[in-house]
Amino acid sequence: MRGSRRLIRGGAEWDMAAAERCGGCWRWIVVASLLLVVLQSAGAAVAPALPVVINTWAFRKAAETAWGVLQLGGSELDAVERGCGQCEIDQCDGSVGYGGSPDESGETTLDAMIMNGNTMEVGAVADLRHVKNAISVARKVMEYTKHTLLVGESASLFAVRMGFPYEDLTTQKSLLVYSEWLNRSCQPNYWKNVIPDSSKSCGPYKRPEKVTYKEEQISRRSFHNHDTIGMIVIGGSGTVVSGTSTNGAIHKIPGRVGDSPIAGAGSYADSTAGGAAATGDGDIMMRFLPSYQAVEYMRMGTDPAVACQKVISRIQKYAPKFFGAVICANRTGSYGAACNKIPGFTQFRFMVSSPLLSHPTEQVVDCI
Ligand code: SD4
Repeated sequence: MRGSRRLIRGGAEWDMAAAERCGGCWRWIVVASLLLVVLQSAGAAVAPALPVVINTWAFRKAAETAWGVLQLGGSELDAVERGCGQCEIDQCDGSVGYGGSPDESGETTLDAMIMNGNTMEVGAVADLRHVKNAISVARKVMEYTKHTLLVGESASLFAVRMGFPYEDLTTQKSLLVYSEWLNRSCQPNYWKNVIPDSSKSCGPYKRPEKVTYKEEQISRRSFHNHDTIGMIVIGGSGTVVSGTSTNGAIHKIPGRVGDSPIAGAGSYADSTAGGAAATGDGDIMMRFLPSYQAVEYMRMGTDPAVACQKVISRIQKYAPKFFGAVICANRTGSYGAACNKIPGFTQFRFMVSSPLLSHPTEQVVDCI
């Protein structure tokens, strides 16, 4: 192994030659690495170091892009915009950017936000149509308007004014996904208590004459059909910026907006406390403002991994089968993540870039 490097799960990479020169040191290195792995899979936060970039899922290119921006002296805002923007270009998992998650009429629409934790300014777009660069448009909302959130075709017109191209977001793949869904009698969909029976046939749906509203346990969507990018960047001087970008829930009802563009739900940043970002079933998660709540826990001194776990547990009480995960980082650079354990989703992967790691590294947390 002389002169080689060995990667240990959890991101610790060691120069084995240096370890050999140090005599018995390698034993301690191995013990420390194993401890790091154990702590991380138990969801514990690891030692702080700045700057740090954390993003949801194993979106490595997005992490590398954001980290690269910081390394070249770019701002935290630039890092979040370019990092999430990378996923929009790459159409990460088909869940970010154009050509994914067609809605009930076959159209792809985008939600995104960016938040500056120094000024508490937010720019966001929701139900953005015909414009690919959702997080960049969100940043323009923050920088060129006094508003926080623009939606729908009006957000598209704003984007065009800001110089973004107006183009079709549909692809051959999204058309195929859409036609297969039509062939499955529009299953699954997001309607309830309507006629015709939405669990058996396509719409158009309407309210029944006789009201048969059933109270439902909010656990209907336990399948994993989407992976938003959420990113937290904390610069060397402690500036916290967060952002998200997604094409939302597949087969959504047109006009549906998820949690991702909502400050405090999709992400939240406060340079006096930390940052958090969420991914998963936004229709449920946005009701609990998990990103805001996690940042507030961290403000009170709660360890970031525990802060993430606490917000997941809070949602679990009402929606035990919800699909979702949260990443958290406090202002000193400690970080952690948590997810809700459901069949088929027992671990959550996220990316971390920090001076303690030689390159952006995938990390894993066991769901609770
Ligand atoms: C939404 N939260 O629109 C987003 C989707 C997502 O992982 O995060 N997927 O509900």
